[in-house]
Amino acid sequence: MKRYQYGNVIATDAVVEPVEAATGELKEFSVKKTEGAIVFTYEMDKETAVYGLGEQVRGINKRGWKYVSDCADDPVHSEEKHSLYASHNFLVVDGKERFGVFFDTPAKVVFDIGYTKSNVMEITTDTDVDVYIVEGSSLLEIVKKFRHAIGKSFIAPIWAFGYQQSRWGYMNESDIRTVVDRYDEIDIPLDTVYLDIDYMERFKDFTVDKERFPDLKGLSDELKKDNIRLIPIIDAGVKIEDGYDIYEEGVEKGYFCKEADGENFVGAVWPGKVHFPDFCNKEAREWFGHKYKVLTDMGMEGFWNDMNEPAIFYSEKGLNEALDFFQTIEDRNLGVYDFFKLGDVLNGVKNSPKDYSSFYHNIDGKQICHDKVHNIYGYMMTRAAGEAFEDLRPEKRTLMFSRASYIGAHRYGGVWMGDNMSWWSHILLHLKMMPSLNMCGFMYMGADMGGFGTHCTEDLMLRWVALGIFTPLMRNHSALGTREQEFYQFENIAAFRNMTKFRYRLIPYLYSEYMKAVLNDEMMYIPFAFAYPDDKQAKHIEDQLLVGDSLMIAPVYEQNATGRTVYLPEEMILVRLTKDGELLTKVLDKGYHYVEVDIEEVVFYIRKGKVLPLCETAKRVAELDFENLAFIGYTEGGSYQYYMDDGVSKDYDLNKYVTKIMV
Ligand code: MIG
Repeated sequence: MKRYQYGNVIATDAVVEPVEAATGELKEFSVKKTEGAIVFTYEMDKETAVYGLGEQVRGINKRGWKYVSDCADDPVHSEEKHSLYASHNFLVVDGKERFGVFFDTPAKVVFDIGYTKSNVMEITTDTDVDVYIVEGSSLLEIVKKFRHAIGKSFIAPIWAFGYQQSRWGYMNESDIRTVVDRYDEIDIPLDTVYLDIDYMERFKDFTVDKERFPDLKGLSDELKKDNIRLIPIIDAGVKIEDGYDIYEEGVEKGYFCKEADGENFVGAVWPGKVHFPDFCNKEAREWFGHKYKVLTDMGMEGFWNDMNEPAIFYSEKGLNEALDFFQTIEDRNLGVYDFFKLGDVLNGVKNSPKDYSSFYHNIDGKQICHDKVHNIYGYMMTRAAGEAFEDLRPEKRTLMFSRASYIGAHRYGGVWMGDNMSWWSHILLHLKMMPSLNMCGFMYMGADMGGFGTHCTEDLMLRWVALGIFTPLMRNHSALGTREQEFYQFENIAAFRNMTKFRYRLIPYLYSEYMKAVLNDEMMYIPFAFAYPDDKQAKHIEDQLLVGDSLMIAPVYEQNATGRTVYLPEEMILVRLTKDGELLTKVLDKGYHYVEVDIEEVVFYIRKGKVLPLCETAKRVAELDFENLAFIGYTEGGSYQYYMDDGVSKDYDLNKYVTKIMV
């Protein structure tokens, strides 16, 4: 890997392998420095594909759009968007040359990949940047080298591969108990239930509302006896409230972000007015991270970090400016343009760039404007937690995943894909993001299954579950006010039961492939273009993926479809999980096939010569028997490299825990 230095970038700590600055010229790009910007240009030929960017909109091949790394709290993930919650500035170029490139800066970066001019890729940063070039003979090798340089990915506990239920709207202990009881009643396995913001007292981090949850520790202990874990949310903003210890300590120690004049910056989020912890300040990070102890002491073993772009509903200043504007409207006889301006002014108050450029961090004693480090704020919040867990729970893995992230955060936690919608197109977006995230180091991840916003239908959920059973984070989550979408809210409970039970049978394989991929710095979700680079037809297929070494998935993601066309780059065995839980197999030749997939079924494929280990299903991950495996696929003379450790301690080791099983 080579590093080309443009100015003195603010360290992100994304790359952990020391790389001396290269002396020569960057040959992959032509570089133009203008007043206040550096522009990197690359000419693409017709065949060039560009992969990467982790959590972003559109395809696996990123060509043909403009993507902006500028962590954004935007719940409408539609095609015309440029930014989602994360900034993952790594690309893999596959054209006349093959190389990886990482633009390392905590500030905004614009990736125009054939948007303005179809054959030109132009990357623009307004600030200093380190550009890393990764060489390699194949796309997979490039990713592996990059992954090695950014350090080992976060490792989730094995129970985090169980089915997880969440909803913004579980208001109290009784709501949580209902979830557990209902899943038990309908005999669907479950491993965790999430606590969204309503468990807190007035949305204050590291507090518990005593009326809604009179004995959270008791509840957690009781559920844990049944191997159910509670996973509380933590928000970035700290409520301004006299007597609230975190607020008072933060003020006293100077751990909050400040305005230019030294006053603590005030924004408003769920708790009302808040200060934002300065996660870019090492001491503040250590301080905030150790606050998770309040909850780990109650037995919590996992967390999700939210609102850490950071999301700001409004700032005092921004709101006042908007209110001033409304004062200027003298009568109600608004012109059309004024009417639209009214909307713009109001909308502009939320997550405003003006606010992001009006507060400051203390980085090693230097005052740095937030907009210069915006993209690592969520990363540093996750790092705060991850580093503290080393101290608070040194022996055990702690589940952690975040909404906002930057490369580097992958060492401390996973990600979920934020506020998606109950849209069919979002099944496909979920599928496409997974390999892109893997390229950038994020291995434990998933989208809100069934969709977060808008109303979910039974058929959408069934098709989504048929994909979700193959993803590390299999979490059903939805927004307040939307149609309830726990599996017991639907009619066809038997189909959900069948699929979820099958998920538990897959856990030995999913976990083994996940661990091998993490420990070898490899991808677990592999696009066809990476696995079959010489197959011209395979290259363009983006609605099928390899999952680990043995499996290929091709989910149905269109409403009312009763099947789909599948392309097989090699002979494979089709496996059909019927609605009765049977597994039917059939060898299919290389080429195109139309495959019927009933709404109650799951169909997937085993690659030529490979096998799939399956265990018996169980109610909880802790009850699975990982020793007694059945194998399907190309079993004759087949073998499987099986990784299995205790799943919860930090004693992971390929040499110790991989066994080659002869089938
Ligand atoms: O402004 O905590 O993405 O998962 O349920 C919304 C409430 C705040 C956004 C998260 C979502 C969560 C919700 N949060």
